[in-house]
Amino acid sequence: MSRDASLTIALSKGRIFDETLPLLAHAGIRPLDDPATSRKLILETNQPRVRLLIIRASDVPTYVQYGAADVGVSGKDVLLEQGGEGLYEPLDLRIARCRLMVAGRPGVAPPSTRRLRIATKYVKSAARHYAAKGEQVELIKLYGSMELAPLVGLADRIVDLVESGNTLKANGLVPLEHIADISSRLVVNKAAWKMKHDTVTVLLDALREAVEQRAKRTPVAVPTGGPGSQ
Ligand code: PRT
Ligand code: MG
Repeated sequence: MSRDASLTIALSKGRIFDETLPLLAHAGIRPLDDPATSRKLILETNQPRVRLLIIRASDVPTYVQYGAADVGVSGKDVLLEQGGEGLYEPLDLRIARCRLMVAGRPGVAPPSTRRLRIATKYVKSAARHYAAKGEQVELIKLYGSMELAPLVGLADRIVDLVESGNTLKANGLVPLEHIADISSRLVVNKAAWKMKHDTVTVLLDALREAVEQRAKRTPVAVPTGGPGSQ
């Protein structure tokens, strides 16, 4: 794969790593360690000039923007939140798919004496969504377990990712509004795009081919969890 330069690829553990692995294999790249069992943060691969960085999902765009990684795989949710400046987003890998949604308790009317309170990790995306609707809301930043907030009176609604809808259901919540379809994107540092163009293009073409081949094999998976799906 590597033709003219070394390549550093930033990935997060878990679903993105697991779903990117077969795509990288199509490009002839196989890590020598498994991040699920190894504590290494830099994984060498079968290709001496290609290495993987294992970092937090929300840190991937930062590593790529600053050129600490040449390319990375990042959820669109993270890119929407961070603005995706300083990087290109040339390919939708169509993995780790879900939806960004507003959810809440069923049948609970919005408060009449104060602004609607929205708890979320996705403050910017939520702000854009309500601004577009012309609704003034109070946003409460959380870092996880958003589903708890409406159950204990911290917020009226949450903005969170929904895949199967099981987490909402288990907590007595329902999806109310769709904000965006989410999948993971290949992101490329702007300087690497120029300086390592051949290497990046070879990887990009192989990944694109892998994504297209998989789409032909598997029928379009429509993420569930939208309004009316429960
Ligand atoms: O966990 P950490 O704080 O390190 O980072 P992270 O949570 O951002 O990473 P990770 O690995 O959990 O998610 C990485 C990326 O996967 C996200 O940025 C999304 O782009 C994508 N993705 C796809 C998801 C989901 N589907 C998903 N269902 N990320 C999170 N979830 C969570 C969701 O937040 C909710 O708590 O799963 C729960 C809902 O799932 P269902 O199936 O019950 O609806
Ligand atoms: Mg997580």
